[in-house]
Amino acid sequence: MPKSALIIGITGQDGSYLSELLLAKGYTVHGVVRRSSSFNTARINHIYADPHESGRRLLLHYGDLTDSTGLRRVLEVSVPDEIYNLGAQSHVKVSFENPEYTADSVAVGTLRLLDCMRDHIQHTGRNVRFYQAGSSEMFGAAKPPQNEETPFYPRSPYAVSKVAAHWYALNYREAYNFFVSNGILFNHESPRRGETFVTRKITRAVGRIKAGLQKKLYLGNLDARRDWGFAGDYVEAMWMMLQHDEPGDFVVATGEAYSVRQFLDEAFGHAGLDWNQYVEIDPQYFRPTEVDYLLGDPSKARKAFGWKPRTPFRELVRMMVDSDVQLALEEKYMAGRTAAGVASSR
Ligand code: NAP
Ligand code: G4F
Repeated sequence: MPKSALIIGITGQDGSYLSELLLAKGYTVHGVVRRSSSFNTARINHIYADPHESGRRLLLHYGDLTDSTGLRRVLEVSVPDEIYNLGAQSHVKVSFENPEYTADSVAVGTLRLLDCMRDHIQHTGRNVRFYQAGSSEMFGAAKPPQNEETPFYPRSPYAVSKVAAHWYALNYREAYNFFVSNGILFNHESPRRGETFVTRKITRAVGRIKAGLQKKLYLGNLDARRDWGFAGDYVEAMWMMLQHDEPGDFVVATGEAYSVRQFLDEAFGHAGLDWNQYVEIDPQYFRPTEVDYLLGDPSKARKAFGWKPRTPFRELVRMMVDSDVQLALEEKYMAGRTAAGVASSR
């Protein structure tokens, strides 16, 4: 029987890559989409099928991690074999500004979803597997390299909420013997990365500067080091975790770390630009408590189910720059057409 999966956070970066992966494997994919006054499905438009078409395998449902009644209903109609909880207010800096909402969606939201699953399993007797999107931010100030044995030391409301979600997930595994796995994923990026995360902010600026649409790029701490991988590789690890014999907690990382400064070198360099001429420091992007150095050790995932990253740092940066250079050219072309339209209508 083809499997069915439910993805919370399907409209995000990871949700879009995971949907592609699961559809390619023959799954029926159900996704939870938040109601918004404007379209928020740009990342999954290419796989979207009209509800009037028969035989479609991607089905979307309105829902929100802050609304357990709705989550319960989605679970009842989707009847999933696997649940992927990727939904989150996922921006660390924003979590200092909206800590309560971050805790509600990330920590309590995970608890709501786990508890809906508990009732669903107990009422139906079905086997359902659950993936929790944990984060290397949970390690925070812990000394690198970090692995599954490293104690958490969260440094933001987002990270504290992810730690709570991690422990809720683990508790449901132990208390009810459910198949619940925590992925502890280090930063992963792509051309679909949200525009306010540092990598995409940089590559987008490179494209726009090249196209003459932007003059400066304002950033915060350039010394922070991150273990950056490609999101397309990381969603495979999520799926592999749920196919594994045993549930568990697994670090997913490349095992290499670079500073924001090194990312700037690589990204601007690839476009033939010197970032020192464009980048200025704006303290508004500093965090009240920073995470200085994340470097993951993914040995456990490699040994358990053979996962390893396929995309090296330089290739990732170049992929993102190339995509954003193209997007900026399209933006410039569209701006030119709009200006010409305004002029001809006068
Ligand atoms: P993302 O692009 O920010 O996507 C987050 C998704 O969650 C979006 O679909 C968003 O919907 C949805 N969402 C936000 N608030 C929600 C709510 N209250 N109820 C239901 N859905 C909600 O994040 P991502 O990079 O794909 O990351 C996926 C997950 O992995 C997140 O939980 C993130 O915290 C975690 N994570 C990410 C990384 C990383 O480096 N990317 C590393 C470790 C862990 P809208 O589209 O409507 O905003
Ligand atoms: O790109 P970032 O905002 O990612 P951050 O804080 O590491 O969080 C991301 O990765 C986590 C996994 O470790 C996820 F759980 C989380 O959901 C998110 O996807 O910032 C990276 C670094 C930070 O040290 C930050 O201070 O870049 C530094 N930075 C410097 N200037 C900046 C900027 N970050 C942002 N967003 N914007 C800047 O202008």
